[in-house]
Amino acid sequence: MLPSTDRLITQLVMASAFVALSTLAHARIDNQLDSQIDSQINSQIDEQQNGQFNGQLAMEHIAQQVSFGPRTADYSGKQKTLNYIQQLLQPEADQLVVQPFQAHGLSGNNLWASFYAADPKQRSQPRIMLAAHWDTRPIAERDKLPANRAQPVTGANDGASGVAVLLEMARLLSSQRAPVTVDLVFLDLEDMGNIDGLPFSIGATEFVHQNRFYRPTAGVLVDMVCDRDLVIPQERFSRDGAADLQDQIWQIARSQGAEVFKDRAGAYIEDDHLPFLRAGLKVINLIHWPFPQSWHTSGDTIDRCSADSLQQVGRVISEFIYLQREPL
Ligand code: 1BN
Ligand code: ZN
Repeated sequence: MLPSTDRLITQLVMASAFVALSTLAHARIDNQLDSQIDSQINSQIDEQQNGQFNGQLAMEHIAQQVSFGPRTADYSGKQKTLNYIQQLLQPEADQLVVQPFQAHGLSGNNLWASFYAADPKQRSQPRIMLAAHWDTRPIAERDKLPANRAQPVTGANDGASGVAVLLEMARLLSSQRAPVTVDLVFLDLEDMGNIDGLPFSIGATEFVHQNRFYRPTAGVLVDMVCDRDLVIPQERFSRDGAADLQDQIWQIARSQGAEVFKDRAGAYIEDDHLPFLRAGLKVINLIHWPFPQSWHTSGDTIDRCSADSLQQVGRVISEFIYLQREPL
């Protein structure tokens, strides 16, 4: 038998060892709970992020297009890019149509992918068109080095960035149906203007002619939207033809703090939205203005692009699509 003081000490030691052990056990359980909660929160964040336009994923679409080479008639990059867009969208879209055309002695292909509204009764109206040109300019006529001027541009910004926004939007549209039908339209031969007397927007003009009965409620053209110093003022043809739509987009941009959108008038820019506006359709252009230094030069490369710029543009457009509360 231990003397009573010793017994008391032993009891105390055992009691504190028990407390220490059970605290440890609790700490382990707490840690387990913490990491379970952490991983739940993380997967919730992932889910929320998955449902959100991701600028980094859009950057990867730019990298892919650029890796195919110039998207002009004389290069294999053109067919590769057409295949790339088709292969990505074929399994996801409710309808995918390639529309070949001949114009001004050139051959081109417009691509049209539809993602139907959640409610089948709303399948044909209202509907929103998102458009971008997928070709690139065959000459870098503004390059400071004369030797580069006859070479095609890489078109990371002028060509690939708009396509990238549409392709990342396709990911959202296929993971969650929108309240309205969304048409993604990839336009060819935008950038042949002033080469051998050719106009700009050859593919867009053909698209409007070939699809006279296609009357989207609203359209947004994205062109040159990846620059790290992106600035998008309110393009003026868009203002003249579709002020309400432009206001809605800028309102969303303001509410999101998307600072690439500027609350001021830009220039009149003859881009692929013009054939649509001339046909009486409400289509606005989101375009970098003044054009960046890299425009139509050998410097239009992916290192000048930013995931954040793409994400700001993409999130404004996706809110416009998904939060259609009032009739357009
Ligand atoms: C946009 C990108 N554009 C060409 N590359 C359209 C344009 C047309 C821009 C004329 C300036 C003048
Ligand atoms: Zn161009």
